Amino acid sequence: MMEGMTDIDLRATAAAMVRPGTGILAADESTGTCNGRLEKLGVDPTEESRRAYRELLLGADGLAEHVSGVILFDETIRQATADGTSFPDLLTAQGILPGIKVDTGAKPLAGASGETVTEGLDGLRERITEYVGMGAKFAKWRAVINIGDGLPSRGAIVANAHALARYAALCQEGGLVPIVEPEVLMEGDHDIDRCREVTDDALVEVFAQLRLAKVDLAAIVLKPSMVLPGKAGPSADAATVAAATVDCLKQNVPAAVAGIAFLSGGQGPAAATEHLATMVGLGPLPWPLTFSYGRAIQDDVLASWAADHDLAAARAILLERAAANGDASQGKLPAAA
Ligand code: 5MM
Repeated sequence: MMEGMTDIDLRATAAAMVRPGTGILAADESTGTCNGRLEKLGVDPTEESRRAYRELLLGADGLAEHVSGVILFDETIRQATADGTSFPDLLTAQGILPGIKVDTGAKPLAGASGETVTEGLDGLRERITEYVGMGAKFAKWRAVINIGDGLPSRGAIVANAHALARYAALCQEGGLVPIVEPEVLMEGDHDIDRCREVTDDALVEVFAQLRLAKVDLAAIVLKPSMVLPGKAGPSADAATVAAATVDCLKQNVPAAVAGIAFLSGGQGPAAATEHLATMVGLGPLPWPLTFSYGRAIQDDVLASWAADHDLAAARAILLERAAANGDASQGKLPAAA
């Protein structure tokens, strides 16, 4: 535990990350991903365009109403507004918690064809100290589980859960709340039942490893994927997705966990919002449910900005998406949905 930082502080931060009516904006695209999205929309993929786009997001007046925290990438946490305010300071001044992605990406897992293990443990203790000094309050690490022929292997599930737990323990030692993100990908033609089985297996192993690593569950936020059919699989309606996801979480996630903030995983914005509201409607549940969406919040914002660089119009979409998901986290669907 970092000097001066207590378990109580970390638990309070975790609770603040999932405070009612708010969720987390995932804006931690690594340079390659961010460039790909900019280029696709005809924007030059330069450091300055990545900075300007992030300023659009982080400087939107009123963002704090429905966004408790923003996950940043290493480049972004070191950047500043055009008039020189560092991005962590900009967020903190608005009452939004700055967070940082600390994994270095999913890399091929040796001996396991088609599977990955997320890397970034080497030097992590020192990087955490640096990020805390820059104002970060929480961190994120994403493990990726692929469904396919004979996949995932038990080895991939264990390797990824083990890394997540070592990351989480290091974060808590260094004074950051870890977001623990085991993502079961939507790629494939599997049905919702297969996704449920794999999500069960992944969560069982994640919580076993967190326990071995002595991680304080009241000072983590879990960021799972929803239980969904594969993109090329048989479709499932919102009620089915919500029931399967909530049942899976009830079976596998201890009540001590501070909160659950879902990733969107390639669902469209409307589906991600509807699924969240429908799940919350199945409560009361042992933990708050909310969002930690990237694409489901940002896609329309980026498309709007790329089209005409109209900052006000793009920010209006961002605030509308944040409000809709903030409402969904309280069980309310937008009128139009
Ligand atoms: C924002 O995207 C994150 C991954 O970025 P890289 O692949 O560039 O490292 C990703 O981890 C994201 O935080 C989560 O998957 C949630 O985003 P989505 O778009 O799935 O809601």
